[in-house]
Amino acid sequence: MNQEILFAENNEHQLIKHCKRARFYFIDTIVLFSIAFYRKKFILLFLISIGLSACTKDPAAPNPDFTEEEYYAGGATTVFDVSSAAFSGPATNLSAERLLLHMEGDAAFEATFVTAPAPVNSGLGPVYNQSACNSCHVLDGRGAEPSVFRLSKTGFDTNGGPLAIPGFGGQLQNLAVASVVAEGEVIMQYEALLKYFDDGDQIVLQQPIYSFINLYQPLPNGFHFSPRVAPPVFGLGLLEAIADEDILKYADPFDLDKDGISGKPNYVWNQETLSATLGRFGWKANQPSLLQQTAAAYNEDMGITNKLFPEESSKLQMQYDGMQDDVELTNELLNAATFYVQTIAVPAPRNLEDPEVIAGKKVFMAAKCNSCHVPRHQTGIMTQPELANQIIYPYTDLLLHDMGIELADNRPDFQATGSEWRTPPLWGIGLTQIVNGHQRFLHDGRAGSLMEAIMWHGGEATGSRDYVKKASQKEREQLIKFLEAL
Ligand code: HEC
Ligand code: HEC
Ligand SMILES: [Ca+2]
Ligand SMILES: [Ca+2]
Ligand SMILES: [Ca+2]
Repeated sequence: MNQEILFAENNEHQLIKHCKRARFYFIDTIVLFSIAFYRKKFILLFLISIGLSACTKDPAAPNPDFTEEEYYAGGATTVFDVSSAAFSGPATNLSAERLLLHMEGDAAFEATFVTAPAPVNSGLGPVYNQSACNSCHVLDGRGAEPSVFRLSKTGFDTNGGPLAIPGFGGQLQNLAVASVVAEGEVIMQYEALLKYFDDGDQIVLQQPIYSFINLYQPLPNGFHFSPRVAPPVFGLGLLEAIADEDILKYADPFDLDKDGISGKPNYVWNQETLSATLGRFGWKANQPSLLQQTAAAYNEDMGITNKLFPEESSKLQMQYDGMQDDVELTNELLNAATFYVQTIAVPAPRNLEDPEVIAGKKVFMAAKCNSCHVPRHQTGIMTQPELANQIIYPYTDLLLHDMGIELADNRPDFQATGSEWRTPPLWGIGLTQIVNGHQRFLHDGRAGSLMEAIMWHGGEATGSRDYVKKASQKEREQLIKFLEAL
């Protein structure tokens, strides 16, 4: 109350709005608290205190360097949380009823599947990588090293996708249920690569080297593989709600404007429409929707058949039991898990008043990082009402870019070539250490810090990387401070 008067006197209109929204949020957490006390007691108590401090610790003046919008990276879903639960908050604009749906999805995401027959969560395997979604997406965040290795041989399948390898399919499953043999394992080593900034400072990059071991049968000569880290799963419903046209307006596949950046859409097979549609999810934008991404994860990562992917990944292999049984996953669970990954809140950026962060934003823009990590989008598509018409700050264009030979996996994925990757969102990236206890970045986790991630950029991003190489140590630190604030 006092604050509101104070702000009103100072005529800081913007700030009052900011404070009011924080107070709405505070009220939301009370609702949450009463519903979910038994599950998330600790987290919710914490959120309430954050909700309060988001209001009381507002910047002292409107911030000329960041708009009010930018304080709410996930629009009305934004959560003010800097704890290890920062990636796990439900969208703050869910009604009490919809929040219950989200909680059901949360339970599905954490459910551990077991070998059939079993009364619940049955059907694991016969081959699989993990038995629960959150074993890879720990605390809804990212893995430190690859948890999935995609496989293929040269060529395309009838849907334009990667060509499966007989005996292995499209992914290596390193585990199997009792009395079934797993497909094999991968071990990883790093080779140090010394690089220099223009001022002579050094940075050591780690080049991963993979070996396939314990294969149940040999992989064919010249097979392709792609190591993939589990990405964070918050805010994805908002990315899904951006209209195709709004993504395509950044596409410039032939670089007609000659700025060296040629964002390219991936068109991938859509199991629902039975046609190729715009890809958005996965490191190469090889999945068109969160429903299909979720259904594919159940099928490939866990061996759980479902309505979109009714055949075991091991069909035609010796691991397959040959039974033509019903799908293992109920549509309720598939929909619940999908709703969950659609409606996880985006954590708000932090320290936007810090002069170093403000200076870092300028370095980010001057280095043209924003030509791929496009800061702002507006959602349109009505997937879920909470996600429509939100202004968001994900820092991605969701398009493919050639990132150069050093990052290449040399494995095409629909329209993505072996050196193309989808620009990953940068929102929340500064909370990785707090949530997941590590700072490993890029598709295979090879970067041991944000600066290493930048220094791996090549291809279309060479100009941006070289800008950072030429920058002073101070400017480099400011850039990192900015990324850490996101
Ligand atoms: C074995 C580890 C593993 C398991 C288990 C797993 N995931 Fe993933 N998940 C990944 C990896 C790796 C990727 C990146 C895939 C790619 O690039 O193709 C991913 C990607 C995703 C994405 C897209 C993220 C983005 O930013 O594009 C979503 C959503 C997702 N998983 C949800 C789920 C759900 C839901 C489950 C459970 C049904 C699940 N995952 C189980 C490893 C896993
Ligand atoms: C040409 C497009 C492009 C430009 C320009 C670009 N990036 Fe990226 N960025 C990407 C892509 C694509 C990846 C993922 C590459 C991979 O995983 O192999 C990425 C990954 C990252 C990551 C790691 C993200 C994660 O989730 O692991 C960070 C951090 C990052 N970029 C920051 C920057 C900064 C800072 C700049 C400017 C100096 C910049 N990028 C310029 C396309 C770009
Ligand atoms: Ca199964
Ligand atoms: Ca397989
Ligand atoms: Ca261009």
